[in-house]
Amino acid sequence: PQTIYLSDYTAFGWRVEQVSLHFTLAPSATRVRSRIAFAPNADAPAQPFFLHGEALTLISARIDGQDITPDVTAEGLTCTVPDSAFVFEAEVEIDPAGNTALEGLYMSNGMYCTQCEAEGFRKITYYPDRPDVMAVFDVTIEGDLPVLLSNGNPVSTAQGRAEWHDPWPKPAYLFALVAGDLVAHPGSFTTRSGREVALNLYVRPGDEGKCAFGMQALKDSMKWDEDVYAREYDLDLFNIVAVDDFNMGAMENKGLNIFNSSAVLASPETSTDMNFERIEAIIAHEYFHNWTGNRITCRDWFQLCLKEGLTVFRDSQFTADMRSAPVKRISDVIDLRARQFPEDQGPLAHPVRPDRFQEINNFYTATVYEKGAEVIRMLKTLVGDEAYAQAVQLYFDRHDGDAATIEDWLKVFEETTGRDLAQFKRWYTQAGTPRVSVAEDWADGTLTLTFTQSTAPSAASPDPQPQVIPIAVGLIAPDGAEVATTRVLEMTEATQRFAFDGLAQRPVASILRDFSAPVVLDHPDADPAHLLAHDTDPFTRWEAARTLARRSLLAQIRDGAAPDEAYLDGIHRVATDRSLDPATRALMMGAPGQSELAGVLAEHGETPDPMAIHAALEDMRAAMAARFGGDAMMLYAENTVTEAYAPDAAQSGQRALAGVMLSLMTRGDNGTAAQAQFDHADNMTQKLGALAQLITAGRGDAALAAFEDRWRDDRLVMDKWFGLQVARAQPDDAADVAQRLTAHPDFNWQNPNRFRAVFGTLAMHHAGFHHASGKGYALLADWLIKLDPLNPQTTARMCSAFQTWKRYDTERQKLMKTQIDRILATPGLSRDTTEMLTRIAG
Ligand code: HT7
Ligand code: ZN
Repeated sequence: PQTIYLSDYTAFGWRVEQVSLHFTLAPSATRVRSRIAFAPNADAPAQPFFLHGEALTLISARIDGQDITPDVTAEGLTCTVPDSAFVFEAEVEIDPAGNTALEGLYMSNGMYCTQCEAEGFRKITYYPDRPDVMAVFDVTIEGDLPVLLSNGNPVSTAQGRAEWHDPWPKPAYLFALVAGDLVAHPGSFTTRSGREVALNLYVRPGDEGKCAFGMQALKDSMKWDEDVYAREYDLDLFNIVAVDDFNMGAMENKGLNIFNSSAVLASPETSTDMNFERIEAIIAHEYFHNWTGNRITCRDWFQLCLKEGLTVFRDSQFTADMRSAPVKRISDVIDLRARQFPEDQGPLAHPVRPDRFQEINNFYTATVYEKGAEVIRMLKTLVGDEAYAQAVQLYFDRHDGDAATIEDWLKVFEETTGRDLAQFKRWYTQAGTPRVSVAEDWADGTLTLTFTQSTAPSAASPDPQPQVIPIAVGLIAPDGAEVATTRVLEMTEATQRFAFDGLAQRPVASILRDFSAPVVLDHPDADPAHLLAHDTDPFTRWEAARTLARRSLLAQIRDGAAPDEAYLDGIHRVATDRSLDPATRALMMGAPGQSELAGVLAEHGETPDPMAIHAALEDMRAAMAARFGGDAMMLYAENTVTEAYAPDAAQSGQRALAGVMLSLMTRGDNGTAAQAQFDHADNMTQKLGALAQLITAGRGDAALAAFEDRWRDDRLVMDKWFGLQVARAQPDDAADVAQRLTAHPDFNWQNPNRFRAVFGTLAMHHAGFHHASGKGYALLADWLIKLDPLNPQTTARMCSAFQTWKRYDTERQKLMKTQIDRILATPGLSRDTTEMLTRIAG
């Protein structure tokens, strides 16, 4: 496959002044007529006239009304064009019903819908399908369906025909069309300048009862973007559509967001607290793209982090404001370590702004999204809140209507602050997670911290250079008082010293407060027990608990040690400390995951044994249950919500803590309390939590059957039923459970949500996936081989399960490599999957 390089960027030779599209819908033979007005682009080098087009049957083409016969290949068409402005017209036929890749125009449960990012528009018609070509679109849809939607504002709607006009120039990846038998959950929003915006959430009949939360989240997002970023909505209508078959979470098409139904539909009976929070965040994310992505888009796909990193950062600020800032920060760090660190430290490592790719769909990664957001957070920390706000407003003013670059983004910060951001830019261009070691020196009332940074070389960045690292530090005295409030140290050298003087006693250093940089901190002189008891920064206090847990678990794994009593005492104190909110206490009680522990061992040059890791965590939980004794039941009762269910931060925090207590109680009561909770819960959070405990206690069969009976017609709830059985299986059984579930009549493997519920969960079941027999690897490979010809995008994403293969013992490495090679040897394997596995194989 061909590699595309950032350094090869050239502008398209023509501007598109206007596009008219006419769709005549039919499941297997949709006709698309296009009329595109082109004018020469004086800023571009001379080039042949080439339009992207894939899987299209060309019926006819014309230039300025004259029939032409272009050169057509599998990638697009080329033809001779006039030197001045001209109109290109074409008619093509496409097959939405046969489109299983869910890219372009496809069908889901009888409904037509589109997914054009990144390069799906070329499967709809011939077009310069690149983000720097922005145009005004007019769309006519003819089809025998009650709801016919596209971007922008409606021009006319009649039975079987609708016309749409989108006044805002946009790249083709933001085009959308939806047609189906849908019902609208309506709403409205008045912008701060008085524009009345009609809002609709379109769903399949039967899902009307799951719309209210999403609608409120949309209104909250619209208001927040006005209040915090001074961004207003710019059309008379904002539509969201829920679709069951979707490759990712949601898509920010202009004025017509399309959502995976799992990312928008919610009700207390069918959705967990985590579902509600995720839905609120995704609705906000897609809405915020209206400015960071749509009004200002990306010049090319290498700049993906320009819109995604910034929009993730904005949605994290929103969630922090709507809920709890510390809880959001800690949750984000847990997620970053689980998904981005392994990527950055393995064969898939790439910079936040990659400089090459074969298949752009493979670069919608945790590095581009989540590390991209961390980079913006650091920039804000370094320049301060006020300068950040000024720079961002300058970015909006200067680049509205542009297809911009990371250079444009950094320039507004340089101009606003007078700073030189050349070194900071390495965060965008260098792969890898910096490791920051800190050594302490205490003399004459001065604490000197010596920091050393290093980043492991990778294929993407063979010679990494020192980065600018903001390190937030505070100092805690031996009596627990904070003697130095947070100070942000700006590290720029490979090794650098910072002194804190005038101290009466040697303090305990609290380093990397609020996780001020996405690095791995190595601080051998740390005193986590003291920080767990006294730190004022919620993140470093949580991190102290995590450090103690990690130390105990590593000692258990390496030396067969017993779980650390000091850790158990500390965590018991925190859990019973009513001055802390329940959500924070629940987070504090979480131990590092099995995969994270495997990563830590691998970093130290040790070979992780998945079964030993699993056993250590089991021992830790048993010891914790013993340490809590009757306090678990007391805390469970104390945190049982008696008011009507609400998915807010306060109630979900209580349910989270009660859930942790239930898991401890289950070890002592064999599932009695869990059964009672399962029988009486009126919400999915508690039902599912109880069901999980019952499975663990080995008495889940009846509850699983009752659950299936109750929810067999609800697709999203059944995804949970499928996933939970794999997640809670014993290591020896996980692959067998997954395999058994594939024989269930409701295992529709072509639906990405269902496929992920079984196989995404298996890949995350560390001890089950890495079972010594290799059956987890083989089963996943079988199904990836089966899915690839139908849906390369979802297949390729799931190949990342193999990205850590080199961490493990030679036998497991051999087993995994065999499966990687077997998939790679599959005739006709997609470009997506080939690229992923070739990179993983190294
Ligand atoms: N910008 C979108 C990314 C995306 C996508 C979404 C759904 C299906 C396929 C997709 N390919 C790329 C989603 C977002 O980041 O908001
Ligand atoms: Zn996004």
